[in-house]
Amino acid sequence: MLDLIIKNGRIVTAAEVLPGCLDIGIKHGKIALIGQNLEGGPQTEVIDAEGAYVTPGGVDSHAHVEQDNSPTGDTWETGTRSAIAGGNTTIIAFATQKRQEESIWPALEAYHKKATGNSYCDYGFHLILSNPTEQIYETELPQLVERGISSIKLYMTYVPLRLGDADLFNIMMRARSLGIMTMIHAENNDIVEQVTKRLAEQGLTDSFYHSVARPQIAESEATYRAISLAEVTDTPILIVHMSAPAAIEHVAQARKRLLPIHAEACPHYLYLTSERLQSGPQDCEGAKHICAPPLRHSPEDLEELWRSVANGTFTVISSDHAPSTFDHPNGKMRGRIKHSTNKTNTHHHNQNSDKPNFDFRNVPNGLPGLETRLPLIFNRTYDPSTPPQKLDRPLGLNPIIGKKPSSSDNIMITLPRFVQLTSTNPAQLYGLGGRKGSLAPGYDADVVIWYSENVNVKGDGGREIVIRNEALHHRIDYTPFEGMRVRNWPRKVFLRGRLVWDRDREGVMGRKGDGEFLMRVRSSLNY
Ligand code: DUC
Ligand code: ZN
Ligand code: ZN
Repeated sequence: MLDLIIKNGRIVTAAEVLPGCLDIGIKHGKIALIGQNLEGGPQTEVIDAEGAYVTPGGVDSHAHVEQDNSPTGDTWETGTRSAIAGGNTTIIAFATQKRQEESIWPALEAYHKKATGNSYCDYGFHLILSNPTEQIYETELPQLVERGISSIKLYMTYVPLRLGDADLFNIMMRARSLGIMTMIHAENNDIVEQVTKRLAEQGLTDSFYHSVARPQIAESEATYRAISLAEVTDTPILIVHMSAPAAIEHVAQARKRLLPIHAEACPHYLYLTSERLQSGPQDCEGAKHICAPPLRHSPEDLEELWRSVANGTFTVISSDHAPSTFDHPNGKMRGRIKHSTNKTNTHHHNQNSDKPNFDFRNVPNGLPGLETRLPLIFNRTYDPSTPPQKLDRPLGLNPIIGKKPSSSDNIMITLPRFVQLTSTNPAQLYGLGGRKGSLAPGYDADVVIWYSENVNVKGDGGREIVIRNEALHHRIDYTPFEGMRVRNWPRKVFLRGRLVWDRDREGVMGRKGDGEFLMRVRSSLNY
């Protein structure tokens, strides 16, 4: 007998919106079958999803949770609580090897300990490797894979983490032989350091200068170098959090040549421009938007990224959730320092004595985004079986043909593309294929129900939703998306067949500790 039937939904897979309205039968936390008019028994719970799109649970493959370097960020409890409230049933977070550590095991033990018993959703880890010793190459990396961690992240910037080209080359060779997926943060460290130094010498340390110090060319050069290293070592890589159109063009060219180069987009780079980094004369609001790479300059840059989302250049969209609290008494923390009494800052060029000391070099990089990722991307989707009017324009009157659409044309993506980018591809890329990222028999019953915006069901169906930080479930005191309107929000979220989020009732219905560590295997996504 089935435990649960989700009836009458329009199921979206990475390939299509399945025709008709189908029922999903769930037993023991797995999808048992999909079909029409499924029959349950007396104990079967039935959920009516009429008029709703039903998608696989979101897989957010890039989230920083409770890392040592962000003490005012989210904990496992608060971060994963906000993840499920935003439709995610799996996240992949990071365990960081410190530079002075000769082994990877202290980091892995410490990060497992933080997560165990505290996660609302299923989870895995990527290992951040900062000191690749002989012992790690020879014995620890093979054991890492046996312990269910099949991906690593390498940094080309940030002094405590960055690796040179020789290390990148050698690690890629080893990753290739072990079937490890390699993620790369690509920015040219020397460019960033030298520009930063010159800005600071002139007292230019307000938030906006953070973006000046990290120009597109720094991202583009490092991306090209990472792709070259991947090509010469014949190793698949994913370039994380890409924000520069010039850099994504290198990925497009590489993929054209069938190199296994993957790219990751993030909602903040798709929606926000560097204008957000400006602070007022009395505040440090710009600090809320400091991340690396930085938000880019123009709406045209953003639409160029959306084009790459729509045309398949990007493989995944992740949040890069890496928050820290904005209003914090410690001057080493992010942003406006209301409680600070220290007003002497020799670098600061602003003479207004009410403005707290501020130096972008002291601000931890990164924005919150786990909970808002899926609604923000869903916002740009359409159902290819009922495309919007605008796509029906007769040939010749369509302003898109023959020229690049302007930013006001808002590029839209299909619902299957949405599912690919936010769930199926990250699951397959990071070795969770067959278990996560799809709605099919045998898969974990991780399901999101999106009631139609057009059908006025209970709650806020039929209305836009305004993003407000006070309604989010992280422990951060702001969202960079405050006030933005989205068409829809996950209404019900099931983790392995259990209702963990119900927007119409209690909200979060799951508990910390529901989430399990996921043993991941070799990537099954080759191109
Ligand atoms: N940049 C990073 O490299 N990591 C965390 C977030 C960010 O902005
Ligand atoms: Zn990064
Ligand atoms: Zn990151």
